[in-house]
Amino acid sequence: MKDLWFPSDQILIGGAWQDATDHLPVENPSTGETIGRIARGRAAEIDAAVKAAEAARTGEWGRMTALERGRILARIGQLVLERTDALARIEAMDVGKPLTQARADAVALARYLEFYAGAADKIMGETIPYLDGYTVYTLREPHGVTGHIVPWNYPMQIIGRSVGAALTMGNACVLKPAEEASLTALAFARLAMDAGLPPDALNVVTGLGEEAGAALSSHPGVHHLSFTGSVGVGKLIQQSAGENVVPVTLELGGKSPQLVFDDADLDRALPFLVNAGIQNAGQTCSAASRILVQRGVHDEVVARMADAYRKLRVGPAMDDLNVGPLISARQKEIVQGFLDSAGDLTIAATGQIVDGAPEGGNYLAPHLLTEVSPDHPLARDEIFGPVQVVIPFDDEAEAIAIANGTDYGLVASVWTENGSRAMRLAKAIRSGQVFLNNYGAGGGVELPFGGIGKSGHGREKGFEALYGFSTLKTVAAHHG
Ligand code: TXE
Repeated sequence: MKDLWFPSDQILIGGAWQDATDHLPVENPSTGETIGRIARGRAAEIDAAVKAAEAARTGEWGRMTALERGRILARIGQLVLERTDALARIEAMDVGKPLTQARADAVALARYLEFYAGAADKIMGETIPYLDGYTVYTLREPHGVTGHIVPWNYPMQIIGRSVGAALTMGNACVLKPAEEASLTALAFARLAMDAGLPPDALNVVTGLGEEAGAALSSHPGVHHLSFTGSVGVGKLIQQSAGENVVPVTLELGGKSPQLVFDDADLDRALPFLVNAGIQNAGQTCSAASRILVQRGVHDEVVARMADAYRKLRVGPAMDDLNVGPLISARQKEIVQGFLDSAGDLTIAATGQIVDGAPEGGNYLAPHLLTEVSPDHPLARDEIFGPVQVVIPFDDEAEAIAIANGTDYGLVASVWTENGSRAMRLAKAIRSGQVFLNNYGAGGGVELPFGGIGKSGHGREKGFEALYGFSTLKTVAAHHG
């Protein structure tokens, strides 16, 4: 296994690893044990990081060509790819993600870097036909300093899609990972330095949301903010962005539905229906937490999903079972609170916590609930745990009304063999992504991603993200 040393209790500013005066514990969600510590950066460290990033704009990083930036991103991607096992182990211990899922995140991080490396020198402006005697053209330029506030559920993937895209366009980044999951962010930064990224182009300050996060989002030296997390904090970030009049990309989760019609290919649909709900213990912004099923196949879908649920095994991340622990005791409490509100709803099946799972781990058995009213909080609110609700419907119109009946709109899928119906629903469903006869399409880094409504705004992933991480300048030359 290739070396992956990094100073886990320091912060990275201007290419220098620095000590902090204070620290936060790193807890292993599979055992509840404290396994290390991270630096507790605050406003002073954020300010230093923003100043370092600002210097990058006029330094070596700012002068690099798009081709050179692309080559560096490709090198970082290669270093990540060579260390996917090590990164997966770190992530498994830090966030409780089963090893196979953690490895997929590391591979996805490398893939983002590969994709953006290739895109770096293919972003072009336009020439615009204009008045006689003028030549008009547009330039895509970096915003300058970009702030990235990242959550704990998919740290590597979210760093890949936001920091990867921002660097591609020549921005200099300040990254504030989640206090529950900072280790792979620090490991990534070390690999970026090894790959030759100019030191001040990426700065990482670990710490608490209300300290380091709030200092970053309100810093007047930041020219663009990218945030993935809760709706409540998203609103605060938007307010800070408003105060400083800077653009912001918000990805705030959802209540994503899968719609299963009577004519669906159930053999194909079944694994997607279950996996998209329990992957990462349901702590996924695009989790398929609502399964809408037409009455003709309702009982069969419930029976087959229940069978799959009974086979789900929950245990330590290192054992690489279907489901790991939740990130924290607090998150487990939130999800348990939702389950307690289920009252006399039918629990069709649960998964099993394996014997010997450590007492201190944040384990919670996946729950499949049926015959849930679309108005119930379990069918409307983001639970962020391994809980799926099945909601029956009679016809297309009712399915659309239920699908569109929450405040969110991130992802949806439609299962039907009727092509016309699939196309109608793709238009009718209010959501940032709609998948027809699949869910997630393998998570492709090429596919623009983001929500509407309370799911947020702005798009990450794909080429589209590069427009968000840049600003357009129009040049009009008069030459007679
Ligand atoms: O999120 P927070 P939490 C949802 C999910 C979950 C709930 C709470 O429903 O149950 O949010 O999770 C930083 N200023 N999602 O409390 O607090 C924080 O340090 C600036 C959905 O963990 O939003 C971390 O880096 N930053 C989601 C990041 O914000 C602040 C992923 C996210 O933390 C801050 C995670 C502040 N005042 C949770 N307060 C998704 N969309 O995938 C916190 N932060």
